[in-house]
Amino acid sequence: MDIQDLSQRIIAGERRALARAITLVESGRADHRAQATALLEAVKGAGREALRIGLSGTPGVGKSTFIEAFGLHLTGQGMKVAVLAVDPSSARSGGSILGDKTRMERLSRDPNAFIRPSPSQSQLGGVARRTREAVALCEAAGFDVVLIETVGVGQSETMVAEMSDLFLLLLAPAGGDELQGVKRGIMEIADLILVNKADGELKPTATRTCADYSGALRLLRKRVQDPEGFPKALMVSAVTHDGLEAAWDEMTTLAEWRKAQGHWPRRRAEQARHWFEEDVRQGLLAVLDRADTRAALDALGQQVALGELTPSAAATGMLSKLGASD
Ligand SMILES: Nc1nc2c(ncn2[C@@H]2O[C@H](COP(=O)(O)OP(=O)(O)O)[C@@H](O)[C@H]2O)c(=O)[nH]1
Ligand SMILES: [Mg+2]
Repeated sequence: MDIQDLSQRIIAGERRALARAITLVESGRADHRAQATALLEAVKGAGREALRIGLSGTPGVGKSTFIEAFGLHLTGQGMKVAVLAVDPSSARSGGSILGDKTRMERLSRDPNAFIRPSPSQSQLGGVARRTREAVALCEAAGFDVVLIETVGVGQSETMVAEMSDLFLLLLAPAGGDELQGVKRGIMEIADLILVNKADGELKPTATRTCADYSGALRLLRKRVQDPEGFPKALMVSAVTHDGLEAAWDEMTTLAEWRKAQGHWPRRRAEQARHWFEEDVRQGLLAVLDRADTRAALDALGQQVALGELTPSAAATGMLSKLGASD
């Protein structure tokens, strides 16, 4: 594969080149990995930056419908929008992608949009790297906005927030009891809470839900990197499109404020360091799975089981074998 050629075609905005490059970064093969690393280095020179928006919400809350409406709203204003999905469970619930395709039909046909479903990979560490690299490729390809969608499974929200400039939480109108169900952690990482389905019969419930969450957000400590009034809760309807323009206004206000205050580059630098360390951690974990490491672990493990070695003595021995003892 000609990496220089591929990188030039990505920078020229060729969708097929972008799709191919994402397939390359998704591959687990060692030779592909080396090519992917070279490719990411090559496209970095383009120096392009997109607004990265993370979006989370439980299944059924309307993420796909929202992305279709919101994405079209942005492409309608002349922007190029990429959508990446992170679903660590997609290996099991493979059917959801089909549903998403039909819900994002118009957006997937829009020449200014690029939609990439989640790969069937179950390891969150692998998904994180793949998504992060796909984001970088989309930025190099000249997309103005990259939406990273995730279902709220396990640590996937925190992971997506760590690669986003803005993080949105989509919620459905619900009674007061369900409000308690949203974990404090996710409230703390959300920049905007969007109460979706604020239309028809659900409007009054949505209004109450939105007020409840606004109240809950006010109780959180104000963040230094945010202007007055953030984080916020707003009502939207992915079906009627009410509130989409207002939501976009809030996003740009927040993004511009953070840029003007210098929080933006600082946050990106922190994220880059985080992912560097995370890659090292993942690399060390991969060493533990290697056949030779497994064999050594088994041999020492047996000695521990037989009482010939204490667990700590065996661990010390193992770590020195790995060159990781202090
Ligand atoms: N009334 C109403 N229904 C919606 C809205 N957004 C999504 N839905 C419906 O909610 C269901 C789940 O939507 P979907 O986008 O697949 O949710 P996802 O699982 O979060 O991707 C579908 O039947 C949608 O038609 C909305 O704004 N208003
Ligand atoms: Mg969906």
